Amino acid sequence: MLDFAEQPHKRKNLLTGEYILVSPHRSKRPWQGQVEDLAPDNRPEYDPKCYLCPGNSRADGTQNPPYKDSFVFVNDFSALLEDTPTGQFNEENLLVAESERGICKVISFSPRHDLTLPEMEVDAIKAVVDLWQQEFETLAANEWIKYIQIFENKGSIMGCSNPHPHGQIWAESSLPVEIEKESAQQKTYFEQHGRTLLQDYVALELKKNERIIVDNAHFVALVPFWAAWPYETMIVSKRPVSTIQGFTEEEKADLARTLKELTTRYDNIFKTSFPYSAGMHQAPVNTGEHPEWHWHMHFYPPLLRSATVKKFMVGYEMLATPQRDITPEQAANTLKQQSTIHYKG
Ligand code: H2U
Ligand code: ZN
Repeated sequence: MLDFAEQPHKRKNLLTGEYILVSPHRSKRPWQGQVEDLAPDNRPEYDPKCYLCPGNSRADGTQNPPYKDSFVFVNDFSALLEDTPTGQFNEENLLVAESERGICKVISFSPRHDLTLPEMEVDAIKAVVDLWQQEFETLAANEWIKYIQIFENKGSIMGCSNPHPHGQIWAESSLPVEIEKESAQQKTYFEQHGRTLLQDYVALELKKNERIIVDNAHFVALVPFWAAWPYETMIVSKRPVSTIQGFTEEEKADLARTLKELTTRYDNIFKTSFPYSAGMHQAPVNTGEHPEWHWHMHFYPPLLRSATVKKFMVGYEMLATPQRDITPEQAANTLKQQSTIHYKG
């Protein structure tokens, strides 16, 4: 009989329909806890050269207000533009292209240059969640916008350009690739079962309790059965809500608590500010009802063995399929063992 803790196998990602490869025999024991002597992070509370700090100037010459919680502005180097003309290009069905319109925004999470999400108070994180919800509503009021991607790149290893805590929002006129995949998978499931895919998946994960990291009144954080990155996790709402717009005050407060606990556990693994790309996946907007869509948030952190040794998604992963050594269950155990008090105190 196949032993999933010991022998190579494939696991199916229910949200994309794609498979990942798990090779547990390559690292039977998770190699955890190495703490390196990195240069201490001595960021000041205010950096006069930071384009996100209150009162400072940005690339386009505008000055940030003296904001107190979080602050949002249109990205001065937006990847998508609102006034791009509509157009299509097709040559013999071999060269195919079409225009894409969008609005890109940057959100500073805090006026404090020296903090990160896990180091912020729950109330301050709640203010970020409130702003995400407001921005979602404002952007969705544009009928031509079909999808709103809210995300955060954290750490220079993830291409983040500034340590000041911040995230981004890209709203656009068509559905991005990952959303197309997850839409199709969730729709098929909903049509067959009359319940959302993640509703049933989370119920089963709660029953098994092998990969659950955080479990509170309104959210769970877990290592998905099909996680590809070493410490990949997902936050899922317990109620099948299709977008952030549907969250109540209580749910938003619980989301803030969940974010704080999960990111604190991350930082504690290697006693470092844990880098990641994280973001919400939610229903498309201005495209009718989407009862099949279940709001969730993915965390894709690259670290594997220490504050500097990352997992490389190269070779086989680029050419064939994502592969991992430590199992999702081992990663979940490591995360569960961490304190919920930040190592910096
Ligand atoms: P990242 O650190 O995740 O790259 O996000 C920072 C964004 O901030 C980046 O997309 C924008 C960059 O275009 N930016 C401004 O909008 N104004 C500035 O003055 C500098 C950077
Ligand atoms: Zn700053």
